[in-house]
Amino acid sequence: MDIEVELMNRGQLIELIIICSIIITILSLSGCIENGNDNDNNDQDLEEDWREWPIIKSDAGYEQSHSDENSEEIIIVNITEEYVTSLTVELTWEDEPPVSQYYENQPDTFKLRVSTSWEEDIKSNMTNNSIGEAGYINLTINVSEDDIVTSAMVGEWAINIQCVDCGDQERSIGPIGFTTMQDDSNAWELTYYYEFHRSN
Ligand SMILES: [Ca+2]
Ligand SMILES: [Ca+2]
Repeated sequence: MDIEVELMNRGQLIELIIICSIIITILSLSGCIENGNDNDNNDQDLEEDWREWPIIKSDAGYEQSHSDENSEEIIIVNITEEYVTSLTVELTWEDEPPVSQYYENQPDTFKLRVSTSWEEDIKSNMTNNSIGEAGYINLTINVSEDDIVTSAMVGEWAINIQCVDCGDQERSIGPIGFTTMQDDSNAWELTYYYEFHRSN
């Protein structure tokens, strides 16, 4: 009689162990799925967070130089910040004053080209000053969200300043036409800055 009871208890014990194993397995799988969901949510939160960070303006860079007609100069900007949303480049120049009251200095023409860190060339229009006034070019490059997420804007950017043409100084001599004095260069000033998201 005692032997039969013992065998029955062993059978029940094995059955209980199997049931417990199944329950533990189910609970473990459930925990893994929940943890996975938490990780996904954390990644999503992190990805969304940078859009809500405040936008900071970098210190402005400044260069000045003098270019000959039909020449170009390159300024390298090294961006180390992540989450950069835009780079702005501004070029200004003033043509030389006329050599005398009888002359008029014809406009000078400049152009900007920016090569991004992901090797895309972005160009301004060719722009000339009005006679007797300063010339000005503003070129702003906005970074797409895809490039922000992959930090494509980290690296070297090249700003290319092109002095395309320098209009000569002209003096009207009535119906005969013009006499000219050559204008073959011009001075310029360049400022640039970029904007980026930074966490608090
Ligand atoms: Ca000129
Ligand atoms: Ca000039």
